[in-house]
Amino acid sequence: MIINVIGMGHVGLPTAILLAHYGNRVIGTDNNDELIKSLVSKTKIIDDEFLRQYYFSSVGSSLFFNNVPVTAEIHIIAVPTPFNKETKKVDLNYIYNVIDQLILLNQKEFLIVVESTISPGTINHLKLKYNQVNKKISFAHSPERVMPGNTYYELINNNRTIGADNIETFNVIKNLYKEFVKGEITHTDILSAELSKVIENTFRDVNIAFANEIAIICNKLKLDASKIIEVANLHPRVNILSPGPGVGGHCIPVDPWFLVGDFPENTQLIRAAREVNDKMPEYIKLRILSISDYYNLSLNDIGLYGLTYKENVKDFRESPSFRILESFKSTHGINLKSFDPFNHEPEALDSNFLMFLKGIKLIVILVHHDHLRLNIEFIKEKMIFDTKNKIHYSHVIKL
Ligand code: SAJ
Repeated sequence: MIINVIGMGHVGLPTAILLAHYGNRVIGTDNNDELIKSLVSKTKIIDDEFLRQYYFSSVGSSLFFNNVPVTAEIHIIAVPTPFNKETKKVDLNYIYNVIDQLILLNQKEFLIVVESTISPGTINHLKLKYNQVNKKISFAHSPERVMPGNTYYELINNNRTIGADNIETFNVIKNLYKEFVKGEITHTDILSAELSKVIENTFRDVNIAFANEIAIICNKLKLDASKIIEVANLHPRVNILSPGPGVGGHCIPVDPWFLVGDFPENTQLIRAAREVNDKMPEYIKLRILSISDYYNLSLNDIGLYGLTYKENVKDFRESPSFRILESFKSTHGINLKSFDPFNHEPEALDSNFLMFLKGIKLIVILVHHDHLRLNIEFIKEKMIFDTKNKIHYSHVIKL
């Protein structure tokens, strides 16, 4: 049986590698020609050591790549599902584009497993949209829970939900995933699978917004938010997340909008949480301005550390750091100095970091990469504004 995994991104490529490693004939496809060339020529950098090993041992034997989808019994779709900024509804154009190609490709019946996060009711919409043209497509939804930066471990060990209309379809998909998934594989109806995935990320966004509001209150009371949250979390049924400069990535700041777009009258809290998190970059900017005023610093004396959306992941999508940089540029006409270890070749990293530090008096910590922990000695003499409250030097200015 041929499996076509469509979308060689953070989820699709690891899924294709694992399915191929465990004995399936897999064709990974993506419309990014450069990416496909790098995958075919084995020049694509794969950070995770297990996935890298499995990739090199499978490519050309059970794992192949192509820049367009191919005929197959099963198509796993892992393409982006952004939200429409105006309507806040999920933008399905990438998915439509793929399915349109699959209908032309496949003469026989085929199964589409959507891994991309989609708003509840999407698969039903796709059934209605496509099954009018032919009866050969069946759909299922198998949302992923891969924490970027820990992909292999989480793909293997996380529990998995598969939304399928009947037990036969569920078993076909379960037999595929159980080759590498050690976690529990749960069968639900498709609508439940769609909604449960969206609310997992929405829960996280609301919880982060709560932590961020606590941090703003703590700042007014001159209290350390991380200490207050740590004490509150001593309660056996309290688990408050950590405040920060905002919420980035391609999931947490996106998925909650699906619910706001579909249920505008019933999502006041979810919308408010999104707005709280989206305002954090501006709050950080105002804090930086008040610190620079108080200590009579020029904006040229200030450097931002951390441009990725989270620690130890080379992923800059929706990063709050860029919102802060853009805001300073638009209001003060300045490109603040900034540094992220993922923007530097290893051989130049240390010298570039020291050069960055040399030019500043105040370092604003936005992301706590391991690189920072390993080089903390170099910043202790600087003024420090730690937006994640993780550095406990006495002179550190906290969120
Ligand atoms: N953040 C905070 N405070 C926290 C946790 C995170 O400010 O306590 C910020 C991070 O700095 C980052 C953003 O939120 O900017 C998102 O980071 P994340 O680690 O919460 O989320 P992702 O996007 O890396 O991964 C999430 C995960 N979902 C959940 O944890 C519920 C992952 O399991 C999902 O598979 C992934 O979204 C996805 O692809 O949906």
